Amino acid sequence: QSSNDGLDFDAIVIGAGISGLYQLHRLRQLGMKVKVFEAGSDVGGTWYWNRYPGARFDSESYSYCYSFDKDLLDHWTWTEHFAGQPETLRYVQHVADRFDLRRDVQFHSKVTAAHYDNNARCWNVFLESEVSFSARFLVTAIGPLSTPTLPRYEGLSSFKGQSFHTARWPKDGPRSFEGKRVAVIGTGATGIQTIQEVAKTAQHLHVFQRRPNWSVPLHNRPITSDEMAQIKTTYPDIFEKCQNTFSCFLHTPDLRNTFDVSPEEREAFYEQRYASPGFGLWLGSFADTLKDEKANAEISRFVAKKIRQRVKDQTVAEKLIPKDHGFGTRRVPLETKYFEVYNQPNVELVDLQETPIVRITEKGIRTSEKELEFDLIIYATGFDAITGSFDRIDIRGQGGLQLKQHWSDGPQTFLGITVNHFPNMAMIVGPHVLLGNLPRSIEYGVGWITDLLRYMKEHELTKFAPTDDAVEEWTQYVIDIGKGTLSSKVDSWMTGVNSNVDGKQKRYIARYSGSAAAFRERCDKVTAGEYKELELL
Ligand code: NA7
Repeated sequence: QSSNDGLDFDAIVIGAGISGLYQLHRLRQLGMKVKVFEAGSDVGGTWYWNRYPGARFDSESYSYCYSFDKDLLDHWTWTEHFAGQPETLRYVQHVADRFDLRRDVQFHSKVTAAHYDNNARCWNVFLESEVSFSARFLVTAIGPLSTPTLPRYEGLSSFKGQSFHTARWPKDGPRSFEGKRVAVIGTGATGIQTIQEVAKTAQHLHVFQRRPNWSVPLHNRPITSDEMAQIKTTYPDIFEKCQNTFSCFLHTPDLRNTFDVSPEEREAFYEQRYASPGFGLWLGSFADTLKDEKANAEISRFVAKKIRQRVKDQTVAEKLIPKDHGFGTRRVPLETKYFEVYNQPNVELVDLQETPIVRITEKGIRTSEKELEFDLIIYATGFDAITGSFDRIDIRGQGGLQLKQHWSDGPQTFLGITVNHFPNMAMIVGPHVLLGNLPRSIEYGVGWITDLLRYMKEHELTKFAPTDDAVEEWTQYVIDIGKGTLSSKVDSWMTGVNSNVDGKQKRYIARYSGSAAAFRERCDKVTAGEYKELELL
């Protein structure tokens, strides 16, 4: 069977994670011949790669899963309010089985290049094996956090023990650390989850911290069978709630501002949120928390107080309290007894601002102070986020224009889904879209792309590309609304900064930071207006 146009496929999707699988399912329903290329050996994306000990959801399991199929929702039982990685991977595998998705996924197939052919109006997609395939449409489902980055220390490969990046933890990698001297470098969301798990069994754990993060309790617990039955009957309400919150999580800011209430009331409110599960304190706090410096200082004061209460050694506590950014202006890691880990005799914090790492040695890590010996070094050093995975594929549009070049001063997109000069290419969770609760953004994005391709099919069209004007307007809009937020003034993966990657030292507006509702409204208008902002041929 070939595609309708003599091409290998109607559409090629890169990546078999949450995005790519759902896109495959939807395009199949249009009767399209689709192939998904996936670098890994199975489906799952983020949940396939991030097998490090302690990896789990920070958003409620039942708000994160796919919402598109009632039978799937009725069938699947979540065992924890915030599921661990093995359970989530099993869930994605279950979805792949249920909808027979694997038969259109080619595994072990890393895409290295994708070139647009102007005459044939198609994409030629090249794999690492140098085999290539043609398709009318290209959909990138490569994830915003999928290219792990290692520090650029001297001697990285000289270490004789085991070492892993958390996002490349082997399937048979260690799960227990008895008798092991372990180093964890990095204290982001991943580092914190790893540290609290490794600390349980390691003979000794050294945590190498460059900058601390504000972290608050996850409050995970098992879901009882009664609770799961209740969740199943209320799924429509859960998803409706997600639709209506700012970034599609179950949590939504209070309508009041920080200083509208008395100090006592404020403290009680913070306490209540601190004691509630998930992103309650971060995303469910006073309305001005992430916009107003004074309001932000107030909540930061509260969380700092909690850290001081939980960590016995006050010198260590001070090191764990961020001084360079306010609460919530970077992604807030959620923790389970993380701060108490530093009260254990087998755990030591190494502050890299005081004693930076000089090099990795055969035996371990040398700081400016001394050499420490390890059996295992864990790099929880994050990702070249958002544009990083695009940069690593040689994507060329019209006239051979390279996407990386086109975006050298920051991404330029229309709706974060399409790019001028890159016809017939659509991105799921590319730059300039709302990230938020990702499966919610993904389902919307996939739906939008599917509607566009259906429209093209119905009208016998073979080319779409956003106009320069549409791209300029959307890009400027995203930049303008991003400028006002406190988080846009802080170095983090959310502002595109990664000290381990050349050319990623300067902050840029990488994400859409408005509300999910406003985003959908804008996108829906384009659909209703029959894609006036796109050139359609
Ligand atoms: P993050 O949040 O980017 O965290 C990476 C951590 O690694 C952070 O603490 C960094 O310190 C640290 N880091 C990075 N490079 C180095 C070097 N060279 N030396 C020392 N320390 C370093 O990544 P995560 O994987 O934790 O989380 C990413 C997202 O995935 C998360 O937000 C969730 O949405 C899921 P820094 O703070 O930059 O000083």
